[in-house]
Amino acid sequence: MGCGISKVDHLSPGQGGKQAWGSGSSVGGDCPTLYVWPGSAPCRAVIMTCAAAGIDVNLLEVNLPEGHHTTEAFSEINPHKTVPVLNDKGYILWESRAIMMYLVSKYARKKKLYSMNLKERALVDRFIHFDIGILSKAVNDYTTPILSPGSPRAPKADGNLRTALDLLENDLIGVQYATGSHVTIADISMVASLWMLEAVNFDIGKWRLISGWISRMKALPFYEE
Ligand SMILES: N[C@@H](CCC(=O)N[C@@H](CS)C(=O)NCC(=O)O)C(=O)O
Repeated sequence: MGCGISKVDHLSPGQGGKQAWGSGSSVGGDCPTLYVWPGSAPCRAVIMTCAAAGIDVNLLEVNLPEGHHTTEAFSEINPHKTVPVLNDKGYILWESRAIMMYLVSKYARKKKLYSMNLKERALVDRFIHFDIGILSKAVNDYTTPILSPGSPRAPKADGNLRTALDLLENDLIGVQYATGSHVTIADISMVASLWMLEAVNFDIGKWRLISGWISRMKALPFYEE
């Protein structure tokens, strides 16, 4: 498609409402557009997936601190008012993991990141569901009150995070990556979730296999610091 991962622009809501946000067709040519915010873990996961799979996308920044995701124009694209959002020639999709599955299935030349083989794919799905339901939730419950002082502290946030990390540590016994010897979108999704722990200086060193796996992920060319 010839776009690479290129940042199109910062569009603010005042720049033309629904059309400016790219509804109806992708912004910036034939490539799908991703609405993202750089400080967002799920956005990082989708961007890393595109880089890993060699998928060309245009990135469009939605400024969360300035509330651009809460505008009427953006709500018309994603009524949940969250990023990331994909616009693939008018086909709109939100939820980062659904976007990763869609993009790899549709555009990646090699499907190793999200195998077409039913049993291999189900193992990836298992980790993706673990991530959305347990791991990323535990990380968010732990980090949110620290990063946004004043927000309520979830009960058992500390214990739930340690339990989630214990589960992942156990899953990583004897493997290089979550489902075996090669990276999948499950690794990308989970490592992006855990990235938030760095922001609060949580010491993950006790979980030795997770620490090693994070180091391996960080050494990959598509990893986003
Ligand atoms: N489960 C969603 C989470 C999306 C999400 O909550 N994104 C945050 C940024 S990390 C957001 O848009 N927050 C804006 C808000 O909730 O007001 C996904 O994986 O895409």
